[in-house]
Amino acid sequence: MQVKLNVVVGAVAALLSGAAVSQDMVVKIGHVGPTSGQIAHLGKDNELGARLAIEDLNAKGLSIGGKKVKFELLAEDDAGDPKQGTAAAQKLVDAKVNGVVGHLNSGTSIPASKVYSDAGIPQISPSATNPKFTRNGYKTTFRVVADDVHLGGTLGKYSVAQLKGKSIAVIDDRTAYGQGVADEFEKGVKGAGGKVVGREFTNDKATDFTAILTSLKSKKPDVVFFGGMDAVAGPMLRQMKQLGIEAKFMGGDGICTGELPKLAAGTMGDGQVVCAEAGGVEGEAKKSMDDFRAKFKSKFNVDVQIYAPYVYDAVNVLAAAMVKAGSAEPAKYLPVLAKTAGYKGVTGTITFDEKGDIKNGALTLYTYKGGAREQIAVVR
Ligand code: ABU
Repeated sequence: MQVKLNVVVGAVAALLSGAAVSQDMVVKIGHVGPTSGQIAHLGKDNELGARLAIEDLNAKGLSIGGKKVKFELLAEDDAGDPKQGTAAAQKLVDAKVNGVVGHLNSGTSIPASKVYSDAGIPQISPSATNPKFTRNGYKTTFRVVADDVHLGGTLGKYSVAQLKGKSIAVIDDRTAYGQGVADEFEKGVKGAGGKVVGREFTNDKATDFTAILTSLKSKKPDVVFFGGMDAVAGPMLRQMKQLGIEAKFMGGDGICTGELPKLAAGTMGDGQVVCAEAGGVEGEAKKSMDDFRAKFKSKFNVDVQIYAPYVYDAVNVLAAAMVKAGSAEPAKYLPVLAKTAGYKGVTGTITFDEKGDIKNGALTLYTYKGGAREQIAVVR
């Protein structure tokens, strides 16, 4: 008899808890990045940042407009390809996501921004740095990192003022990001009185750079800048070594990853590479970033590559705007999101300007020593 009673009590409890769960409001957050292809390691880094944010939000047990909320992640792979990027964006729109974090690449984020804008769904990129991303007049488009005008321009000046580059060569991968950041770098070099002795290009899938490096070698560059991603920069560094090019090697955030030393297969000299992440924290604020990195490592057993913390903040910025607006409906929380000011994230303070760009964004300059990334300075 007692056994039967326990079964009945258990069944009633299960029903009641089921009823409670079904009353939770589900908020769907889309994430898109290249989780396949040459830079899958970076896409996965971003996606794990989103997963951690969703887990932490659910652990907090937030309410929006008086309703308990369960956040769900809808993760898509765009392989870094513009067409797959817009297809992934449409899939998320059709799934009625409440907001999107992504895409990783400028070449995918820019065309996808129109899809989200047409659907009225807020999109925050944690890593796309081409300035055009936030310059199409879309009210739904936001970014939590500095752009390539800042990034390329600063690196260009640095190559002349700090590295004392006298003959500087520039290569880009012809993507929206690579070509854009290389153009800004070149402007920065010229603005600082430096000389660009050669400009070459490749593509984002190339593996053989012998022809362009041989051509540049004849111009005796002391600095080579590459606008592109680490998957291409690694083999390029290997081939520079094989050809006896001893120049410093610079690049933007696309090469400034934890994976670069492995991709260069031990051919990077200590201090040879200088690159920049399009964000950064210093002083007391650094602790939150360090804590995030440690938590990420202990949870996923991998190190942060570069932009996972920015993804984490972007998801939280969406959630904070929903809580403040008392609604997860895009049309209701979008105006609140646009007014985000002084949000304290693990990557620093986030305030959006009128275009949806981060105000007063930082850059972190890095080099590599003994196969590990080492911070040079945080600059604004
Ligand atoms: N910002 C570097 C990688 C992503 C991109 O802008 O294409």
